Amino acid sequence: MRIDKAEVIVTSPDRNFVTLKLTTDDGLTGLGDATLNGRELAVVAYLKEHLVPLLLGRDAHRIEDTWQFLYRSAYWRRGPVTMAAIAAVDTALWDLKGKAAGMPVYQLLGGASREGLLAYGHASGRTIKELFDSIRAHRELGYRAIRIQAGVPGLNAIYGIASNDTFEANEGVRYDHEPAQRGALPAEEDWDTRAYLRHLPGVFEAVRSEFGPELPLLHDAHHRLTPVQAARLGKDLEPYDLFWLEDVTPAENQEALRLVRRHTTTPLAIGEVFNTVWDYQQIVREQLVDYVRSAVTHTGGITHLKKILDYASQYQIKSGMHGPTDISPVGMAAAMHLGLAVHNFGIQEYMMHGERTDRVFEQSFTWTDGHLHPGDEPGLGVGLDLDEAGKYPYITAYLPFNRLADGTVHDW
Ligand code: GCO
Ligand code: MG
Repeated sequence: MRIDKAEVIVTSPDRNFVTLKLTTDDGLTGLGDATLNGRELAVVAYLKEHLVPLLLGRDAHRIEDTWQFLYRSAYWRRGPVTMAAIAAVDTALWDLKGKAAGMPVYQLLGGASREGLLAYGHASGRTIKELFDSIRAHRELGYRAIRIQAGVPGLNAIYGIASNDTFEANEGVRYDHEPAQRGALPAEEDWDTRAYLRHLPGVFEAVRSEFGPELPLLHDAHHRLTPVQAARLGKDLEPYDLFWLEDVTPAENQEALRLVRRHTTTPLAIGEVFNTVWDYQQIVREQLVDYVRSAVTHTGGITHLKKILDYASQYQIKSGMHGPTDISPVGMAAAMHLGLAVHNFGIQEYMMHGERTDRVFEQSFTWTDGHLHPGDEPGLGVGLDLDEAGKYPYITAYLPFNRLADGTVHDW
């Protein structure tokens, strides 16, 4: 099974997606997700200019060898662009191997460890009323675990709040709370940590008294706090029994979490912007978090994320794979196969894609009673309709950034 053709497809049905498609000499095709939100074309160039020429003629069965070859032969290691490109190759090779074997990828990873994957969605509102409506709407969609993001009085725009008034967003996009504003420049948002820290515990108090103690609730602080601010937030949220508090501090400084951990028993999750096991070394060894957030798409693929999860499992740390809409259906399918197979699965983030995206990517996963299952098609179970994809060319889109009241740029 030799790689005959490697194509990079960029399509923007509801947002930009980058997909690698490998075709073998025996006519099988494999897909890999290489979407890096806001920096998509850097990965396209990395793939087209530097990896595609290396792939042609290679034995598609040699997944580990290909991973090591692409990682080590570059000399320049790690980094989101490199690791997203390697992830796409790795994922496409797993897809091919599954098709060649006539088995879903999770079978090749050791088989199912559970019946389905508990998934959480994103409820949000500028006001408590909007937030409650959003929580109810998510429960109607079947979610059994819900992330809560709330507006903060005095702040105009804030991470995680739907830009649309209604749950059914515009133009057939079911919902997209990610403000991936499309434009020539990144949108500017405002931020005030003290106002946020004062406001958030009251939001959780209101949600718990309305929806009761059972519903698993999550929250994302999106890298905005110092360790001592994060410690205080964790403590203040303890009465509301969070499933996790995510990305409290900027992820680069692993040590920062020591201080947070010393002060709170609120479970912590981190790592959606990490891209290798080395970003987790200290955090895992010192048990500074409870969940690792890496996605297959941004962490070198199924092969490398499996190694991270196996390392984490020695410390009772579980998976919480990143699954916003900027992970394509191919990346989501890879996450589902891996999550179904590993023992230390925790929860899967799942923001539903829009209808246009669902037409471009034919998918075989199921969503039953708040649980995902990748299905039993050979490989990943995802197809790409090139005619549909061709209708939606790339659109420039940046993630927003923050400024404080005095104009200082702050973590977004
Ligand atoms: C999450 C993440 C996303 C990121 C997005 C950036 O927890 O889902 O924080 O919302 O902001 O993936 O592209
Ligand atoms: Mg996050």
